[in-house]
Amino acid sequence: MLVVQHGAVLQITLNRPARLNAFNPAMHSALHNSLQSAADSTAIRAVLLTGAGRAFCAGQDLSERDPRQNSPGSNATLTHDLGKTLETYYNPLVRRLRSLEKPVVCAVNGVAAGAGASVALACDIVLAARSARFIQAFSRIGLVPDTGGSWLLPRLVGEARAKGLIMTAEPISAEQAADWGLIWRVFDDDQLASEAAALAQRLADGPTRGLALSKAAIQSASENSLDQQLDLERDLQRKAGQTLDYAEGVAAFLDKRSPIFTGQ
Ligand code: T3D
Repeated sequence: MLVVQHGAVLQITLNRPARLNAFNPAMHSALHNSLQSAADSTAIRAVLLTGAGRAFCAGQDLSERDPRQNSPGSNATLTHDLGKTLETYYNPLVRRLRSLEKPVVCAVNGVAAGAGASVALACDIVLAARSARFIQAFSRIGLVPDTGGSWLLPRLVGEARAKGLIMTAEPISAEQAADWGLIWRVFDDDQLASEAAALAQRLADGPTRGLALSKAAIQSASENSLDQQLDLERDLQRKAGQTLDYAEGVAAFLDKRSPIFTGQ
């Protein structure tokens, strides 16, 4: 894992390129620790997640699930409790991304498969390189979508497309993903890194308390009735209205100048 702080942006790069950045326990731990330090630091106001090499992430490292390495007479793959690995690693990761009170930009630099696709979609704003592909690879190996994929996909693209993607495991291009509303924008491959860095910087320079409250509002919307959501907006707007960034935003508007937000 490569972790670099550029100003107020923490850039996290999944870095197991020979395995297409597939997850193993060490990468899970490093990612968990990096996101935790982003959560704890007031100096970090946005996170940028991307991958090294030609992939974003190919999901679980399947070499750690190799049934051919079982001792004679046993089948460790069949007895391995995948529910436990979800509970230990993948579910906390999704919860961490969704509850982080800072914007998380994901730059999908190449293929995103299985839990790798789910992790990308769990981020707040997803950009992709034109050559990237999204693959719900789970059914190719007899699994179900995880890491929040079965919850996010139908909400993002509707049940028909979600079932098609999940049951066929057909790859879709970045352009298709953007057309379907799965992701925000597509950039030419050689532009992705600079565009993603610029967006993360722009968000980090923004009213990040307000952005975090907006994130909370949007994430609650699909579960709430309109009445509940109106109540939530009232509560969140009350908090936003008490930030220094709100006072600065209004003052800057009235002064006809650009605001200087501090995330307070
Ligand atoms: O187990 C649990 O804890 C439950 C949780 C599950 C979550 C999941 O994510 S399940 C889904 C796991 N992921 C997959 O099934 C995807 C497997 N990979 C692929 O289908 C393909 O690699 C891709 C479609 C992503 C890319 O295809 P391609 O042709 O561009 O590349 P490649 O040649 O298949 O892969 C390049 C190398 O990366 C290759 O190694 P090699 O031959 O050069 O030494 C390949 O084995 C390795 N690699 C790719 N994905 C994985 C991987 N190694 C381990 N695990 C992988 N997931």
